[in-house]
Formats: sequence, C-alpha cells, structure tokens
Amino acid sequence: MSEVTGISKDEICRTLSELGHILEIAGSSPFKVRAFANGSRALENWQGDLVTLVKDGKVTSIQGIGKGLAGVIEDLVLEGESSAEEEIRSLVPESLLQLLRIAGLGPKKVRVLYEELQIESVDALEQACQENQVQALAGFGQTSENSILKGINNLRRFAGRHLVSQAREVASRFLSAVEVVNGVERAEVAGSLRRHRETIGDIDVLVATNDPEPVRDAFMKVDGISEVMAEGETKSRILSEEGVGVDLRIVEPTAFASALHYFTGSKEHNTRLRQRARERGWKLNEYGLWNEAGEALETPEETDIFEHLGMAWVPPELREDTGEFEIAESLHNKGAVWDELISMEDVQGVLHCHSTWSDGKGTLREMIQAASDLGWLYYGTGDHSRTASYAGGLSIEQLAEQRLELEELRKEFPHMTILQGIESDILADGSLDYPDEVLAELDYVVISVHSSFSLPRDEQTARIEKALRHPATTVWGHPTGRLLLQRDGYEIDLDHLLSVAAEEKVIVELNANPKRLDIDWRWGNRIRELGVDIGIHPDAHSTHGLKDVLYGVAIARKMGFTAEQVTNCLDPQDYLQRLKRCHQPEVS
Ligand code: DGT
Ligand code: CA
Ligand code: CA
Ligand code: ZN
Repeated sequence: MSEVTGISKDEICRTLSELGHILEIAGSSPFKVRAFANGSRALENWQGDLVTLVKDGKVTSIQGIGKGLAGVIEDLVLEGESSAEEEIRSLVPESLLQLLRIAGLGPKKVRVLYEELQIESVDALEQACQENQVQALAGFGQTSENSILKGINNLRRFAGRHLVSQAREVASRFLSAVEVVNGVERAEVAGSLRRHRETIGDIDVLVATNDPEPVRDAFMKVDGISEVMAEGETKSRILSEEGVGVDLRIVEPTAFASALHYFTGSKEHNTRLRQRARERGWKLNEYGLWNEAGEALETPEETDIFEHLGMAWVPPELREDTGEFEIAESLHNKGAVWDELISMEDVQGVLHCHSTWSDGKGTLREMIQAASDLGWLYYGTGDHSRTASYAGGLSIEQLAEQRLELEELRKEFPHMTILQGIESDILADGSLDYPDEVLAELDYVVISVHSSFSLPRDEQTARIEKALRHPATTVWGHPTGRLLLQRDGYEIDLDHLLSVAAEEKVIVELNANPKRLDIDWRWGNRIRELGVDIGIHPDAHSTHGLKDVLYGVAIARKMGFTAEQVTNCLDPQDYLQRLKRCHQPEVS
C-alpha cells in the first residue's frame, strides 16, 4: 500500500494493463499499447517500495518503464488519479471493458466488434451472436461465435462468486478486526468458507458478545469497505472493495454454537438435521435446540448439538448432505469420533513445481529453499515439456542441463530429497512429449492436457487413457482442466479414467492452485471406492505459489481424506517407493 494515497502496487498494475487494453480497442499506436502492457508487467515483477521510488523520482529506473508511463505512475501514487488515465478512459465507452471478461475475447476482437457492429455491451454482443452477425466478421467465424455465446453464459453464471484465496484474505481482515473487541467471547467465519467450498458467494462472520455496538463499529471501520448495504443491531452487511459481500451476525454467547452450526450450512445439511430433530418432536434452529417439552437443551459447543441428536460431530467441510449423517450416526453408536482429517502439517513434500527453467518466476534454488522453509522433505521439479513452447518448455538438452544443476543443489540441501520430473503435455494423439528413453531418466512424470480442449468426449477420453497407460506416467495433472469461475473442464468420462488410474496405479492430482482445485471434491467418495491414490500438488509458478498447498489440503479435507490417504504425506523413502510403483503389478 502507498502511505500517500493508499493505492497498492497491484492496483496500479491492473490500471496500467487496463489502459493498454483501452488504447488497443481505441486503435492507438502499437508502441503506446505495448508501453502500457510491458510497463504493467515490469512493475508487477519489480520488488521494492514504490512510494520511495516515486519520491526519489526514479520510476524510470525500472526496466521497461519509460518517461511517459512513469508520469502516470507518479500521479497515481501521489494523487490517486492521473489526467492521462482520464483521457485514455474517455476514448471508448466504459461498458466495452466488460467484453474483455468474456473468455477468448481480447482487445483486438473487441475493437472489431465495436468498429464494425457498434457493439458496446455484453447484452448487445449476445444479441449480435444470436443473429449470426458476428460470424461474418473478419477473424471470427461460426466457431468463435459459439464460443463467445458460451463465454457470455459463463460470465453470468460465475458473476458474484469468488475464488477461495481472495475470500480468505477478505475474511481474515474482518475477523481479526472484530475478534479483539472488548466483550467478544467468540468469533468465527461460518458459511461456505468454513465448509471449504471451492468458490465463495459471500463471507459470513459470526460474533458472540453481550455488547454488540462496539463490534459493529469495529466492523464498519475495517479497511477497504466500498459500500455499507445494511447496518443493524445484530445484522450488518457490507461490500468490500474487492466486490465480496461480508455478513456480520452478532449473537448472545449462549446461542453461539447453534448459530455457528446454522450459518455454517449447508442449507441441505441444515434441512436434514432439523428434520431429525423434528422426528423426535424437537425443534432446532439458529437460536438453539428444544426437546418435546419445549425445554431448551444446553449446547455450548457444536458437538453438543450432534450429541443430543445421536451423532458424532461432523467436520464442517463434510456438511453437504452427501452421506455424513449415516457415518456420524454409526460413529456415535460405536462411541467413536470422526477420523482426524489431513492438515497442512501432514504434508511431507511436493512435486509438480515450475521454475525459471520453464514459466516459473522462482529459480530452482529459491523454490527448493522455500519448500525447505515450509518444513518439507522433498521437492519435485515439474517444468513444462518441449511442446509447450509458449511456457518455455524444456528441450532434451535443457533437461540434461537441469539435471546438473540439481546435482549441485542436492549438495546444498542435503536434508531434502530433490526429484527431477516434468509436466509432460499429452499430445493430441495421447502420446507423451519425449522419447521413452528420456522419460525413463526422470524420477516422475506428470501428464497434463494443455491443448485440444474441445475434442469430442470419446476422443478426449481415449487420448487421456492412452497417456495414463504409458509406462512412464506417474501423476495425472489437473485432471479436468477446469478454471474456476472461468471455464468448465474438457469433456471426458472421468469415472472411467479414474478406474484406469486405479488400475495403472497413477496418482491423481489434487491441483492446489486456487483457480483449479482440480480434481473436484465431489469425486472424493468415488476415489476412495476405486482405491485411487491422490497427491496434493501446488503447480507453483513462484515461491509464493508453494503455499497454495493449503487450499489443496482444505479440499482434501472436504473430500474426507486423512493423511494416510494422501501420497505426499508419506515420508521420503516410502514416497520414492510409491512413485516407482506405477504400472507395476501388485506383488502379494
Ligand atoms: P455462499 O455464500 O453462496 O458461498 O454459500 P453459503 O453456504 O455461505 O450461503 P449463505 O451465505 O447464503 O448462508 C450461510 C448459511 O446460512 C448457509 O450455508 C446455511 C444458512 N442458511 C441461509 N439461508 C438458509 C435457509 O433458507 N435455510 C437454512 N436451513 N439455512 C440457511
Ligand atoms: Ca456465505
Ligand atoms: Ca451470507
Ligand atoms: Zn499444467
């Protein structure tokens, strides 16, 4: 954050990149367009205190930022606004920027739509597509018209939901502000965030106190509120500057557990549980639990609610009405509790990490150091393979050179087991990206689809099955290719492919990148049934990205996994054995 105007570096980067897009849509000179795009990227990669740099008048010392752009940055940092920005924004209608949010539409195409068809809004574009006006334009065609319609559909479908990484940040800002207020006995985040859903609608903060007013005041003073939507005695709602809604509910301390249970949800879980209460002639709601005589039962903790209703406490992640009631009841009958689900401390190491050898931002040394700092005992490189030239995929020679660097790093990090792997593109015909003898030299191979997303279901399934059956394949990376809030995965027979993975002993990846969280948690029960092994992999493209493992762990908990059921919770020796087991028949 700039202490002058409060504008953050990220925000400035976003503005510069957006201005570049506007210039391109407006048909400005390619030099000017590139200056903004490159400048945004340069600033993003630059580490340091921007305010100091501006005050010293040294913005142009950042490589890739010229005089003109430096002026814009200085104005933004010092004044919070810039006349150049206003001028550029006035070049095209603001609603055009919405079009850029449609998958597959860049500034070039938006410019054509605007120039040729005077399209200024998403609605207008949808209509033009439906009237087949877009396919007639140069550079478009029927396929792109269809994919624009699909993109519009997705845009609307995903509007108003947020990635869990962003929601967590916003939630902790509000939680930490209210939990320290005098008189607050308990404070927790409930709702979908507590259930570890993969995307979040809004954040639900619950506070127990006998003195609501100071809590509400503290809540309203949190940084980055863009709008107060409701402000009441016990219920308030704001919109954060990130566009995330935050609900605050204040309850009396004795009602905390029942309110926490209620506002954790899911709605479906709540309905089933209330039904159970009703079957006994009891009543359950957000205020408490009452027996048939109308007497309130004491429920100081959530466990008490479940206990009264004849069940073991259900971890919040599993409250989706997907079989948790039957398990909780049988555990209760045995006097047992739910198995401890996996946690971050159980993770012993990771693979599938990118470095500057391909498209990562961290060098191998930086990445391994960061993994070691996280307390991990093994680290596996997983750069892109040679066909992924857009992502700096490694040639056979580079793989060999990388091996030499790894030899050195093994000496530097003797406590780490350092593995060389690759994220091999699955080629269109299902073969892998290097000759067998090259693959055989690696410690493991992740196979991933990065192209030909729209093959028919049968072909896509056959393509991936072939790759899964390749003897070098160890891990199936981001199995469905979905990007949360952006696009669905490719069409495949996932159930069949999971059985193939089980048969071939290929580890199925739970990709921990918060944009992916792929494979979807809804497959958890089926995965256990098939006996498929999963691994939680960061797919990190920076040292920071390694920490994404925590989002993967959250999803693994939602799948109901314990540490014993996740491959990268094995100690290094057992892990190496497990990687070698792929494709080899079980010895009994
Ligand atoms: P979200 O915000 O869409 O990601 O999902 P949630 O689950 O956080 O939903 P939200 O914020 O609308 O409500 C929080 C919880 O409150 C929800 O999980 C269950 C409870 N709840 C809300 N409305 C109802 C309702 O009509 N019936 C029942 N039984 N519970 C409700
Ligand atoms: Ca919510
Ligand atoms: Ca809510
Ligand atoms: Zn990938």
